[in-house]
Amino acid sequence: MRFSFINPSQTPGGLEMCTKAWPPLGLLYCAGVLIKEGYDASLLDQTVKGFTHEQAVDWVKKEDPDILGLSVLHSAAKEAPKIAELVKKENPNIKVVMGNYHATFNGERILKKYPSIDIIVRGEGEYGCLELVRCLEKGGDLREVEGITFRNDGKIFSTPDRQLIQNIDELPFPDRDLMNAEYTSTIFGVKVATKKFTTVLSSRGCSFRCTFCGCRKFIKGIWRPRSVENIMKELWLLRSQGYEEILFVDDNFTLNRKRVKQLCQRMRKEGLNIRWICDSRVDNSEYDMFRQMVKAGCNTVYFGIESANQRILDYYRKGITPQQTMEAVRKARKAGVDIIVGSFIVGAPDETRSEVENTLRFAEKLDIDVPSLNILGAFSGTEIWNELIAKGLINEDECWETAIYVPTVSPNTIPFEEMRKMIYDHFREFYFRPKKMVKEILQTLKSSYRLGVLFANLPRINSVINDVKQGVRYG
Ligand code: B12
Repeated sequence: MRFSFINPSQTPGGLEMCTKAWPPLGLLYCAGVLIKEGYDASLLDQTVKGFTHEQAVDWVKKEDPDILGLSVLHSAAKEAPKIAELVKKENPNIKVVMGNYHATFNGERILKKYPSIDIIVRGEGEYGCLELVRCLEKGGDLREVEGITFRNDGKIFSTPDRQLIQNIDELPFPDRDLMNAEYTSTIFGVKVATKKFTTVLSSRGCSFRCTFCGCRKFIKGIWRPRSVENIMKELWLLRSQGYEEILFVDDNFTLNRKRVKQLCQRMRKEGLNIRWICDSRVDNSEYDMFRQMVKAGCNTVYFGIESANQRILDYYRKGITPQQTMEAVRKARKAGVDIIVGSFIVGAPDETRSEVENTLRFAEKLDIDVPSLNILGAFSGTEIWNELIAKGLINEDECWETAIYVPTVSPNTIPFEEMRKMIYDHFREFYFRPKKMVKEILQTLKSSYRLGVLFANLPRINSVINDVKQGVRYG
């Protein structure tokens, strides 16, 4: 049996369009297990290829698979069914399967609304896809496949959840050549990866319970690390394929500081010589860990800072304090982290103007290089989504296929457009402060990485400055 996968494009105009295009590792992992078990698998990243739906359907026709798998985040919730309908018109016998966050959280709704979708594989898809293929191949009973939702005699049927993969080391490494596409990493349109780039997943899940994040419900709050040995094997494979820059897409890369330090020591001892980016919680910051990360090639750290207000941090159940944020940034800077990105969220249901102002000023006060200023969005699978439904602020039947900006439905906070303007003003202020500009220029002159980024972006410097001036957010 042949299994083809598509990473559909996003619906324009959704939550701050994310122009970043990183490889859909999830699909690569699913395909990897199928190929290891002797099945044919092919992949199309519609966003990166810039394919229309019609071109995507032509690609499917050429691949002629028995099963088409669509990877659906909420931003592609309306696009994926369009592809499915077009494909079914061409070949009614093809089985169309959906997976990823949006499909997992809305399986029954999707099957009720879209006859062109046959099966939902919920949660982690590697073994769901494999068992599904084996079942369909022998004309078996789908009720024996765990973790799927499907139609049976006109009724919608869901089998019990599949157990999470216990030992991630057993999974074949994602074969990125299957994508046949170049990826890069950008921050506000600035190309920050100037060499051959890809993403790596060194652990799955997160044990924290932030109310704006869908990860907890999807991965049941269990953090499962890969072994340092296994990660190093993949990194050396990537080196041998010419990759020189990677981004760890883990939800919580530094959860186990000891593991991070062991990984860094191996990278240095073996002379891996790769540049990398990762996330970190501020309450998990340690000077020595950051120092070892820098020595092992880490040039950028993303901190989920969220807010300067303890009341709002507690509402998000983030489990951190502004003091911890200041400490983490200070330690990372002292350790020599080149680019410190701080991600902030304003727009909690009853967040006051002074609380929003407080967070935006906090972003300016912190010794960070890039403020990612976001307005709170809610989508299915998060606790904030459930809260808005419970409060009658949103009607799930109307908006389950879209995400919403919380200030657009919550009466007790600053109107959305006004909040967006406040963000743009602070964003511009952040960069156009003489002291900040001098500091950024001096730091750039000291850093070969930054100079590399500067020269790589010189050709497009005008459009970047224009965008910053207009306060356009690339997201
Ligand atoms: C890397 C990443 C990105 C990358 C790449 C996305 C991609 N397609 O892989 C980029 C930067 C493009 C991105 C963008 C966005 N992202 Co993002 N992203 C992530 C992140 C950090 C890691 C994804 C990853 O590689 N996971 C590891 C792999 C192994 O897991 P996976 O992708 O979930 O895939 C597994 C299953 O989902 C399933 N599966 C996946 N696809 C399919 C398809 C089929 C057919 C089957 C059967 C199974 C299946 O099997 C896979 C293997 O187990 C996740 C957080 C997370 N933990 O997942 C957020 C996350 C997925 N992103 C999120 C969001 C909100 C966005 C944006 C909308 C942000 C924005 N405001 O613009 C945009 C949307 C872009 C889009 N394409 O639609 C949310 C999704 C919430 C939701 N309900 O949709 C997440 C969960 C973050 C969060 N914690 O809430 N993102």
